[in-house]
Amino acid sequence: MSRFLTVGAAQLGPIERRHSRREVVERLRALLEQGRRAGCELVVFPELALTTFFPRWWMEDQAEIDFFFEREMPSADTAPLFEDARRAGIGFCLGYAELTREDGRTRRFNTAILVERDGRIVSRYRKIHLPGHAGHEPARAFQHLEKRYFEPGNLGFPVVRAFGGLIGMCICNDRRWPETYRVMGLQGVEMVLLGYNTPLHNPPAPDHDEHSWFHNALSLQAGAYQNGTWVVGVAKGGIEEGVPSLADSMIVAPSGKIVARAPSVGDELIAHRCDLDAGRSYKTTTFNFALHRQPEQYRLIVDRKGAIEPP
Ligand code: CDT
Repeated sequence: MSRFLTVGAAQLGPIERRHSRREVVERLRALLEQGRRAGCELVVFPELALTTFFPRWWMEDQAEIDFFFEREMPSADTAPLFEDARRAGIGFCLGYAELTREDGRTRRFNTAILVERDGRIVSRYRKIHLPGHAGHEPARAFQHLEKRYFEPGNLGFPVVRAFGGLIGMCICNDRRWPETYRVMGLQGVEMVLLGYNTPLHNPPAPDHDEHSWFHNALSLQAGAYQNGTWVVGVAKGGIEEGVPSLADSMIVAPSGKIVARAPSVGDELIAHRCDLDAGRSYKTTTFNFALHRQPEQYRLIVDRKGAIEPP
């Protein structure tokens, strides 16, 4: 018996700093409603979907920084989204900045949660690959201060049984790293959900700019194929606070083929009915890990962090 999951990638256009949480949540609710009409059982929102991408700014006042963080989830502002979703029997994946107390101290993570159709939070992922820099670099047209505002995630890459399948999450820059997908692949993942905010200009490497679309698709398609999994990539795109950002949200099949792709750079939902068994033929032949992997030969991957060239 085949297992199908209709998933929606709920792309967002820009969120400006002046936009309130309430206004943003109204946009998320409108996209959820589009998902309901499209028959979605799961709707995926982008990274940091409740605010503008604040790591572009250097800030020193902790209260100003913490304005962008959520202390509870659901909160008063996000509760209507949870309520709509529960009533419609739709689950969702939501990225936001998480402020929490753990180990006796305040901690801040770039987080995504997976909410089941009954409203329960069934998985949490905290972004592991934090790009950018921690120090003030005012010469840049805009900064990328994720290393200043967040700690690296401490939950690994969990894969959970939900929505009738095996679901994992990662966030934005994680998608460029093969380790991300393989750690989930080794848990049998069938669908990876990921949101992103990707500026179309990378100040330290402007020669990459023209390849932004290609590098996005390349990473998602390779991750999908090499692990026999669906990958749902969802952007916050368009020109946000003057910074042009990649849109091009897409749903990629375990074959590596793109089966749905957002044509706009604004709020838009694309959907696909995904056969969760479509990865099986990859997982049992070319990428039968138990048969073909040689982990003893891969020790450097965990023993060494940076490249060291041979003498
Ligand atoms: N949000 C995020 O992780 N963005 C990064 C930008 C990298 S350039 C510093 C990305 O990989 O898309």
